Amino acid sequence: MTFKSIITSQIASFCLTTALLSSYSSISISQSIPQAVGPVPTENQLKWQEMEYYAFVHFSTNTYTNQEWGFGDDDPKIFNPTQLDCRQWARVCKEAGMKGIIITAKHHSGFCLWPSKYTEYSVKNSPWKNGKGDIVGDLAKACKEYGLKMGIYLSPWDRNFADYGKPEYITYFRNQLRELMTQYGDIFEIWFDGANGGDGYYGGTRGTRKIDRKTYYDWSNTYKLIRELQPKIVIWNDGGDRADLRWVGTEEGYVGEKNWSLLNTKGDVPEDMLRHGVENGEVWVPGEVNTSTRPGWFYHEYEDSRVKTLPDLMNTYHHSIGRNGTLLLNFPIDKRGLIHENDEKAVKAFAKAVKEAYSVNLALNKKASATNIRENAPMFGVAKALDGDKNTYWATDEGITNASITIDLGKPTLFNRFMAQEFIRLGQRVKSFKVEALIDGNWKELAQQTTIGYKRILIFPTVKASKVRFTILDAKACPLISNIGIFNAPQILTAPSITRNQTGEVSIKADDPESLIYYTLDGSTPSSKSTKYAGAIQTTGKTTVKAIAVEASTKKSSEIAEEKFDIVKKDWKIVGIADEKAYKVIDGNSHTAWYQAKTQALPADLVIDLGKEVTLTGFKYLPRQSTDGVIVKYQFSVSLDGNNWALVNEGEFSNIKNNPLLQVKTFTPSKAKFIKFTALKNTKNDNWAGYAELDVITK
Ligand code: FUL
Repeated sequence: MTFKSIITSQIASFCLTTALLSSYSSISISQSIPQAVGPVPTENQLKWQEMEYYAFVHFSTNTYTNQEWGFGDDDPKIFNPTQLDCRQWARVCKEAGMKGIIITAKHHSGFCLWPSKYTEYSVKNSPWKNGKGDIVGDLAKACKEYGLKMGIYLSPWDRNFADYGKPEYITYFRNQLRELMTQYGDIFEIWFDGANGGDGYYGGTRGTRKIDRKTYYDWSNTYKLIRELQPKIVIWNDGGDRADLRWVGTEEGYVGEKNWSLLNTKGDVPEDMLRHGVENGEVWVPGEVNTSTRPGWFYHEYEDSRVKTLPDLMNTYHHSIGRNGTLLLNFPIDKRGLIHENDEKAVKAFAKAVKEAYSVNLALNKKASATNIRENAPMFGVAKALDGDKNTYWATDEGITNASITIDLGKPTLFNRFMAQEFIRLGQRVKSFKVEALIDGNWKELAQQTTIGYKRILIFPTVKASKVRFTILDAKACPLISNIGIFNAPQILTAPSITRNQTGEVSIKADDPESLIYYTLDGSTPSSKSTKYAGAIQTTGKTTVKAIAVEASTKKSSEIAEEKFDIVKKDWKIVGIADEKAYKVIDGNSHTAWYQAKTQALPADLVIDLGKEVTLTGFKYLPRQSTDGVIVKYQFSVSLDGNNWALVNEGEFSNIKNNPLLQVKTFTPSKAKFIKFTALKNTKNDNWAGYAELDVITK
């Protein structure tokens, strides 16, 4: 139902009521329909908020130089995707449940993905399609085909343009905006990044340009131009004049639990305001959570193994869409010009998990009662919050800001998620609320929280209850609740992680805290009949641990996790290094790392006393999952006395730069009490040797 039709139906129903009940004939329609409270969203902001989930794609010359920020001097000839296919991007996004795609038409390097007539620094001087291509145009067509909306990222900072910093650049910037706003159909969102000014190529001068980010771009006139050309657009701007949408102050993928869609009209917006909005703000500026599927925004082969996992993505969902934000999830387009298989797989699994969690609303059309209903009118009745229609709502009488709804689930029912939505067309109102469940005749509080906004999702351990009570504790005015959802999300059953510390204690962790874990230590296949994990397991020697995560209620289980551990490192000593942190190299925790001091020029030795004589057949090296200190050329030596060394293996870790995974090297059996791992060269060719873990393989 559209807003117009709601109003019409509300008016119609009131006409009827007033006609029938003469004693109420003095009630005017305007008194009954709640008045807006505080700022309200524009139609464009509302449409945008309803999209909930959409994609970013980062693609530029950076993709070919392994950079995050191009300097503006890379030759356009390096931009040569071999299989560029915007239809593949659109297909993946559609299948992932996204509603649109925002493309980096121009990133800070200034390189343009469309053949702008105002610069030579674009696809037209690249070998791709012999300079005849237009990626923005291709994406516009693909989005149309797949029913997606398209948005544009146009970096205000341009490290290539000679006149950046002068008024001439503003003309150039607006000319480019005009091209983008007129040649590609409807644009739902424009993104102006906050990185502005600094060093760059600038037409060959290679200087530093400083601008006043508040005044240089004359945003008010730029906004005017955009709105004239694209009346349905929303503007995202980090740092300039107040726009339609706000950054949430982090690229990690979350907004504050308390999240008002309001800011003040003027003044700086410190991180706390970005994260939480401003309760009594004067203007509607909702938060958009932007994050990438990988650590970087642009593609780097070495991040192929670092795509966000399903639990990571589910957390991101709950911390963005579940907290009154939208989710803008980035795909770094790879060198071929495609969304990489790993990212595709990840977002599809994510979409499936979201669907499994939220497709059955246990509260839908259930019987319910409320402590207060606005004028006792059915059109504001409790059923309106349970009808699955976000355009109708339960409302209380004027001035009633504390009220509850009790939903009767009919029978004891398992659930672990609660969702609420406010009818935000009339403002964001709720300041605090709580959710309780009737379990075995007693009310138990499941959660107490602050804001709701467009959508709020609460997560709690699974309970079995027959009734749920949702109480608004405080609000700016009578609350208007358009939707309530109760869900029983299945557990995320991913293979548990198995680690062993230096003393030989094995820990197993499931991604879902509610999962049960079963394991074996003899190499046999684990099942729910195997030993149940109840805390760290002490092991003494070579051990193979296999484990599964199991959902108790359904008995569904995860894939099997397996770790093979060699001898226990309890008696290992790092020789000749005073820094206690060096023990991170043998702590069994891949998330902790240690670096040799930078003053220690390569080659750098790491000597370990194994505490007893063993026969070695190999070793393992895990670099820290970053680009620093990744050893590529090495030697591995053994000794029985710590003085006389025998070199047993040397060489390089192939592809470690692109894929910094665990490296395993084997050699002919050699007796050793001491080992020496010598870093000869790292991937950056500087003097830094880093280690997340070092381990041995014994006979
Ligand atoms: C940042 C930019 O500097 C990054 O390169 C990226 O485009 C991200 C979305 O915004 O601030």
